[in-house]
Amino acid sequence: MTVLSTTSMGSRKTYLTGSRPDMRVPMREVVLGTGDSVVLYDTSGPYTDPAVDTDVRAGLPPVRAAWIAERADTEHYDGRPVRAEDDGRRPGDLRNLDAVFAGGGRRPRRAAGNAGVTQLGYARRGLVTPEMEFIAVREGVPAEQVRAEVARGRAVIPANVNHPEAEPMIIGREFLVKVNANIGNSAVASSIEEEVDKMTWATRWGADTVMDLSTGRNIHSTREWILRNSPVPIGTVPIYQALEKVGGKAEELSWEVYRDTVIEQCEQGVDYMTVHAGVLLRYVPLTAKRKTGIVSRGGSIMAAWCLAHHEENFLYTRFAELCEILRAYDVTFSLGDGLRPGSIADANDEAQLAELRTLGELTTVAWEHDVQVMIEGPGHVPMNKIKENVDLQLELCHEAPFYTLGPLTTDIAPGYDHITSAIGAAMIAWHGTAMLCYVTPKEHLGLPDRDDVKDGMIAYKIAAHAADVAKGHPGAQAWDDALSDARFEFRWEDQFNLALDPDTARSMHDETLPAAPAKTAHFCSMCGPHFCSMRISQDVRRYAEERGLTSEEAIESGLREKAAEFTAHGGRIQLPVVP
Ligand code: IRN
Ligand code: FE2
Repeated sequence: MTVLSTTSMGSRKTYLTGSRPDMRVPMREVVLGTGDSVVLYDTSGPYTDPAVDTDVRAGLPPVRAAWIAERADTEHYDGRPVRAEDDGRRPGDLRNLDAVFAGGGRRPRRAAGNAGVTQLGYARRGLVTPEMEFIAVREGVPAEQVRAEVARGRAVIPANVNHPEAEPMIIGREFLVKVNANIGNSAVASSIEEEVDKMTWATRWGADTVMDLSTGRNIHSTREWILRNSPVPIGTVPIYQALEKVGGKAEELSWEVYRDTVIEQCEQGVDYMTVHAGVLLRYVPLTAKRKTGIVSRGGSIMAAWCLAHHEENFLYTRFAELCEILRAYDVTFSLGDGLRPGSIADANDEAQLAELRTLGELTTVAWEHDVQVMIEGPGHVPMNKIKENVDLQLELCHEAPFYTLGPLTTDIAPGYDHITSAIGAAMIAWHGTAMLCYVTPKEHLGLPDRDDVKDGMIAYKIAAHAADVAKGHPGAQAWDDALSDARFEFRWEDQFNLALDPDTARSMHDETLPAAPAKTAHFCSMCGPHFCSMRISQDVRRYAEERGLTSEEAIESGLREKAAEFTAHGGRIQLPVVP
């Protein structure tokens, strides 16, 4: 287990307080050389707090437990027994589920009777829950704004009553743009420890939610370890596990197998679930002429089922029942884009838009059940079609939050799709997408490792923050301004510590100027001491001050002096020494 050091970030953990003593909202405080400090949103959880002893076998402290219990609208019950097939093992394979989380003995909760226990239900009844207040403090906005946006369905708070370890967060376009990181083993690679480690690693770099997309063996156990140790909401795609339970044969799937899988995951504490309920039988032929057909895993599973049975998608026909289940645990729908384009040639085509209209219809059904909803979006979309895509989503899905995978703006750069897609992600978030699903450099090529997770996260935090600035989110630009001041004033340590990735900024500077004095020098090796524009600007200001001139006058008179100097040297200039 990686212990994350706060000192390597050049910052310290701090907590803001709310109206009650058990409300401690984590923040990252960067203390500057000037004595000022900059306080930043922090997703890294207790792992970056030296005062908290984290033990993966025991799990994180359940920060929401008291709030859930106090509402007295949920009850403990004996959940479904865990069976071999829940762990991706074939029925009859009766090996012990020895990897199941050791913190054990927990019984799941669900709504008592028919009580409404969703944040949407509370918001509609006018209640500001502790979760909403926590979010208000975290985002620096009024609690009433949080409640009102949730009540309108324009924002969601993914917070299963069985995941009290998670620190409340919100997904909605009036709030900071969020980033999801996908992790998960496949049948061919990686272990439980590696997946837990990837989760903490992703949150260390700013992941606001994590989706566990594990397939193959140990699905149930892997998820249990991740949930008990995750400070952020966890999402899943239950159809993947359901498919494992029927031996990987899509046509053998049934509503019953799917329903049991959803309940199992609700009991474990999954906060939001991707449900590909918009892939209707009649839409499947619309993909026949596409360049890249159906590229969504869940979408292709459901299309295969529909074709094999020549029946309507059971996720669609049983949607109301699914709402009843999710409602009892406050699990949020993430309505899947099973027909998203897999190439820019297929962007915004009829298959994609037909599915989007159906997702809009299902949004209304979920809201009738007080269940929170967000809508998944593409995929691969060229820049000129991005705005149209967001505008259509907002209109057809009644402003439910949009959650998009990229989109990739070009298909020509395998190996660099964190970049092709971060361009689209920045644009789509600026136009109104509330959460971005990251894409790593390994997209289309293989399972991401630790470095890929970090590269994907950094690319997406840049996209999200650039959108926050463009949208004029209150306070977003203060971070840029603090960094710019540090840069202009040659406070190198402050510049590193304020950086999105302090480690890389510092090590790049060290490559050419490792000595301690260079960390206060008024230049770097990019332009050298004589050609540093920032230093020259500062010289201009000083020159002006000494002579009582404005900057413009100073430049004028400075240029005249320089010209004289230049001719005096016989028209030669001295080039900087670049190491
Ligand atoms: C996000 C937006 N559109 C798709 N996603 C994510 O893609 C989704 O949340 C899940 O994490 C991942 C894989 O989805 P498919 O391929 O099963 O649709
Ligand atoms: Fe793709």
